Amino acid sequence: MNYRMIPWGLALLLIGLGAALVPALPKAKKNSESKVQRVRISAERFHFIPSRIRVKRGTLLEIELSSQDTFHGFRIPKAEVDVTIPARGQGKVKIRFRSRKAGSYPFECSRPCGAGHTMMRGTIIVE
Ligand SMILES: [Cu+2]
Repeated sequence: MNYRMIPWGLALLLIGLGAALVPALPKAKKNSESKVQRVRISAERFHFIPSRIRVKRGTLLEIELSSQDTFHGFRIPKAEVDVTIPARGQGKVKIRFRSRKAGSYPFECSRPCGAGHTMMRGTIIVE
């Protein structure tokens, strides 16, 4: 073997070793636990848009809430979430929700906002 071939042979050997080792390295966790789903919900008399949200179980749901008119509330009774959504032009509020159990999690307006207040509802569906 020509001595000039040695470094190339060594390099190829190292590349080969590297390629062989890569699949053995632990892979980053890629399950839903590390995922975030961001949703914007707009509140106005007397509904939430959207009012139905689907999320995979374990995924962190980040909901940004804003109002198109007056103050509203956002409550998820099963998850002990209850916040006030500021009136239009007065800011937004963010909540985080995560469930490891599939099922439906109803939410509702928790701040009396007028005649249709009790109809102001929606559901988070955890699949
Ligand atoms: Cu209300």
